[in-house]
Amino acid sequence: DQTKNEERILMQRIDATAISEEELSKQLQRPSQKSSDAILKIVLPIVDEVRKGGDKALLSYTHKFEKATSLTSPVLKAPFPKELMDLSEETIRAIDTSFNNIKTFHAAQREEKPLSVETMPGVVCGRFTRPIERVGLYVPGGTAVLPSTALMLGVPAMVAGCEKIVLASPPRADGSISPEIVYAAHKVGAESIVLAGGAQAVAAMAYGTESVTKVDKILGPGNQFVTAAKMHVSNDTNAGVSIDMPAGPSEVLVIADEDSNPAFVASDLLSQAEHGVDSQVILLAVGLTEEKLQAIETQVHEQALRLPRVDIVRGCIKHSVTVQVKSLDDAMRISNEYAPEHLILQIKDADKVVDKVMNAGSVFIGEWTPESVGDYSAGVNHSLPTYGFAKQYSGVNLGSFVKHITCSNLTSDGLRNVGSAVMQLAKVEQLEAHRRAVEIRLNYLDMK
Ligand code: HSO
Ligand code: ZN
Repeated sequence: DQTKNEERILMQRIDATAISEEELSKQLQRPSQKSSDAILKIVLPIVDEVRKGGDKALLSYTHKFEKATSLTSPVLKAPFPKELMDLSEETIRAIDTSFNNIKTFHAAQREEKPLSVETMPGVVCGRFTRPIERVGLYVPGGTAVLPSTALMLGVPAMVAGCEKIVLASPPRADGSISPEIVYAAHKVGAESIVLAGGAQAVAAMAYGTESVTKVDKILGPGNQFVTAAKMHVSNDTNAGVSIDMPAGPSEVLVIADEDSNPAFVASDLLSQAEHGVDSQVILLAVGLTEEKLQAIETQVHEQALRLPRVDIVRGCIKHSVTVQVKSLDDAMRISNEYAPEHLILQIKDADKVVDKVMNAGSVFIGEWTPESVGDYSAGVNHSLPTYGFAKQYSGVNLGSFVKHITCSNLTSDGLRNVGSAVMQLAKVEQLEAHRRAVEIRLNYLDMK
């Protein structure tokens, strides 16, 4: 309606120079998440039922939550029928281009050769890499189809050499899965697609069912139910499954200075804002004139009105802010404290500022690098730490799909060299068998 269209889509302004640091960090708090207790109360019975009831329980949840009542099997096994991948030439080309770039970038993350270091004469320590055998990749459904997420998780799994790649995604109400996702699954060599979403899909992959392959690690973004289920199964030692990272709503922080193009800045803020009403977008305005600030605000409003997802944008912008700061150093301090999932630098000599980035999931450098290139096709991964977890987590990368195994190999001289340290520490810890395992060998060498 008319009045709704006229309501200005405007981010709240905060003048960081006028308030204390504590006040600012309060203002920059992420929109709060439902308490994990409330979520767990819903998730735990679902996980339990799928663990005990297998396919039957899984299917009944899919019938209930996805309304896909015609579905009779929860799994689609490879090779996937051609007719399920019926796509336009342009879409195939776009997926192929993105696939190739993601593959190239992640293949470059392979360690050249196994590590081998002589820490003392005759004491050689090594490290080699092995793929995680079976991985479960969760591709969310919801308000958008996300074949790009299937690529971001599947391509590194393929490059790492994971033997079994299982993809899970909620089916549509008619029981089908989007052809883009099936094609992405086919390209990465997935062994199966689990037609389920939510906590029930996570449980099925964590414990396995009659037809769902049990996996060793579950990766991928999801809503609070998916996240809670992932955290729960990774805590269950009987499940024997790990996860990539905790996940929250998507977010972006843009740092812009007088050099920036208002239309570009607005377009980046909006591409994150359209993800969901719980997304958060932040603009750090470095010494911007009132004129420039208003130009950006006008662009946000006008571009937003032309978006099909304008209602989602409105919801997001309500809890998003523009922070005015004096200097780039102030901006970097605030950004590092916020630890954004995506950091966009629309500033002069942006590439020189990257050195100052301490916490961020992924950085987009300069005016020709919108976040959306990284979301889809540049080659970097878009599965990134949100909610401030960029302080301690990396985004999904080749390393997410491998284990590092260490080895040591000593000569008799090596054991002579390091043996006394071992025996002394074993004595301190009063672990006599440890001490003797060295002594028995040294005695043997002395006898020769
Ligand atoms: N920006 C999202 C990823 C995505 N964007 C998927 C479009 N499709 C979270 O990094
Ligand atoms: Zn995105």
